[in-house]
Amino acid sequence: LEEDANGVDSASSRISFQNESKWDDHSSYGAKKTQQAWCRLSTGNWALGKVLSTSGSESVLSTSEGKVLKVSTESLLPANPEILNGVDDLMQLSYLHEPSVLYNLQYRYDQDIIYTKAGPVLVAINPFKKVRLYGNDFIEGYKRQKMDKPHVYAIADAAIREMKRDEVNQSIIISGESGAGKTETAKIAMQYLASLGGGSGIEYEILQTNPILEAFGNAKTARNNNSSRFGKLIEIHFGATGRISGAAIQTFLLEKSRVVQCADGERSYHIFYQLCAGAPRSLREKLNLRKAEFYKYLNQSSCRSIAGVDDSEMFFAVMEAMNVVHISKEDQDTVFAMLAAVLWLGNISFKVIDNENHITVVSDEGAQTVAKLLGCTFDSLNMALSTRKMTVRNEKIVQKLTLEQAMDTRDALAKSIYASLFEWIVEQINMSLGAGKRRTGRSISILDIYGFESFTRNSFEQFCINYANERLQQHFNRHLFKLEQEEYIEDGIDWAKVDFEDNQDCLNLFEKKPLGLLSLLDEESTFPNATDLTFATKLKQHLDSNPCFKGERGKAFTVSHYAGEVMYNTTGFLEKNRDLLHVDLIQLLASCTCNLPQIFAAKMLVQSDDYPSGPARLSGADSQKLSVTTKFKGQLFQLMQRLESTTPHFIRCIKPNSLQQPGIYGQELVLSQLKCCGVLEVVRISRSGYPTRMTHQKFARRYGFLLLESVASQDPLSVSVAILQQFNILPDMYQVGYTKLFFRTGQIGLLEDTRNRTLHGILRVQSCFRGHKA
Ligand code: AOV
Ligand code: MG
Repeated sequence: LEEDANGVDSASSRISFQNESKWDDHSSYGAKKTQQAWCRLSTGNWALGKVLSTSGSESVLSTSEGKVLKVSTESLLPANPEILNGVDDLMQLSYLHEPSVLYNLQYRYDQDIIYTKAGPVLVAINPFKKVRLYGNDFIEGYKRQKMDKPHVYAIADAAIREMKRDEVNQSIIISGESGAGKTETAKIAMQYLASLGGGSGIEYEILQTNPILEAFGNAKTARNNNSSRFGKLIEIHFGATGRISGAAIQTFLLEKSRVVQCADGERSYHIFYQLCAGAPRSLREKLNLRKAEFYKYLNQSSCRSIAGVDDSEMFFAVMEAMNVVHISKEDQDTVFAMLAAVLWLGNISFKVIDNENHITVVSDEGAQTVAKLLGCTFDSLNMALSTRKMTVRNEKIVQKLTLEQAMDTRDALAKSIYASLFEWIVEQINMSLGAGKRRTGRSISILDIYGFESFTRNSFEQFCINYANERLQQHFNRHLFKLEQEEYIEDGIDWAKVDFEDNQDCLNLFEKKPLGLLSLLDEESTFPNATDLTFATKLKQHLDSNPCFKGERGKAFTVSHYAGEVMYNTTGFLEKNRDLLHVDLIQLLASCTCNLPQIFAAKMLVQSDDYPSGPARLSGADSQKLSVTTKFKGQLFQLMQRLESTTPHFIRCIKPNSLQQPGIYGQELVLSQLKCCGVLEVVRISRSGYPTRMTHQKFARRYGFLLLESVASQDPLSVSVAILQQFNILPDMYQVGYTKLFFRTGQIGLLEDTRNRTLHGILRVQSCFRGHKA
């Protein structure tokens, strides 16, 4: 008889959560006296207790903290036996419901075991402190397969093995809320892959891309001191010998608005503070650098430092990393000049010159320094920021800008220089990593994209981020569902009964043409007189019948995402979606003597020529290019196509508290993430199938002794069938496969219960017997 946790392993029913009928899985269990059960406290947390008495609909429970509670019997959920405390895989739990899953994860978390499997998915709970789980000893342990506990290393190792075995590209897809640990997890996975080596230091180069991209693409937000404000896919290439041959990085939609504005308590991109704090004296002089608080773009938030982070030290790390990826000293200096130009742009001031609020740029230190850093004259800078050339009825005219228009233009220039700089750096890194080379081998990609975001106020950025997460979620669903199906088919099971629901409705709401959120946004973005309010009104007109959409008052609408409802405010949507840079500014950049602005301008012109026609084109008067969302959608489609051709490995990161503190485990917060990030979805999908499976042998061995009558044939299948019959398990509750038995959720519970009672009976008899002997 197997009594170890492993023995129970195959008797697992997968997680079943209680959004529907709470007892449907455990109806055979009931709330019995002296049994351990979970009950929900008024705080929303779950407490474990012993059932003292049950009378009809009411039960009395004594909790582990010594309280006695009267609760409704219906609200009680059965607790797992202690032997199952802290199992490696949630699938091993006999009773699967909210409290048992939460408790299991917490039990492990309290011991710094932050990784747990949920079937095929790795769950990682952010420890917010150094945990002793990493480094060479661990890497070696997993490589030699001496270690087998759930770990990012184990996932990376599986990816390598499957890549070699199946000759299929692999992907490691990391998701979770802001601050949940995606970027750290991605780095840990990269560390493992890099340990395979490549020669000529390529693995070191790959690791050194992280400090650079984090400096330029991460910032302190309210949720995370090191929040990624861009999405990233890094594809690591392997040669025929299984060693790393190169890598390629693709980035997605950097949050540009942060360069010119950020909320109080947040910061702009790290690199600005690092430059101000860490630039050596010669560079400071060349760039006319001041302290961070001197710059308007940085001092609008009162936060300029991060606890425990030395910006000047980080600056040296970034410079060192740039050396490693072969960005020349000269180029580095130009990069820093561009950063300084952006900072000084924010300090440019305007003087009103007439009573129509038209302005001119003040020729002070700010404007002079910008002109010097970019390599243009003050006059051309002034022209570009204070006027706009337009063609009206085939006639070229020059329009003077008002103060507001000029400030917007200045900010637009700052944002586009920064975004172009970011793109340029990624290109340089890719050249160094050999991204462009033709490949014959295989690859492992790691995806670290911004997680689902829901704030009190949600804008265009959240709209894009959450749309991306909807797409990823569909990939996740589809894939895990497919896995299920494959196992059924392999074992000859009729899987057509499996009912699968996905988030297609919500994706349709976004993508349908011509009446979807993205199409309507693009359409409205092309109307010169459209406003954020007319956009909101249009959405309500066309989409109000869609079940995933709800019109709200004024400039707002709500979307029912797979992870919950989010209310968006349309303020700024049109402008951010158009993201137009006036030709005057592109021409200014093109005329600069400094090489980077020239490169940026050339690229912008190519981009606007790239799409000479087509419905997605925005017909602005002066610049023509794809809208931000159309481009983003295209990128996501490509990404999905790429991921489809790989074998995915999913890691779901969980944030245990919002304080970024170690040792605090918020049940409700964890639970909402388990639901949002789809761990519950996997479960829901499995519930509709036959989630519990056990080989004929194991089933016969485990329950055979319960048979009241002996079976003619002793082969495992016959014994199994006899057990099923004796316990009257209904035919549509199970299927017999070639090698395994498949059960609907909860069916095994009854057998387990009988087995346990019988075993206890045997033990009692035995101890009685021993007592007599004595
Ligand atoms: P994110 O990538 O998921 O957020 P991060 O990976 O930046 O979150 O993690 C946030 C912080 O949590 C890190 O800066 C670390 O301090 C800590 N942390 C995460 N994982 C670990 C770990 N395994 N060990 C120790 N500390 C960890 V966002 O980028 O905001 O969605 O857009
Ligand atoms: Mg991140």
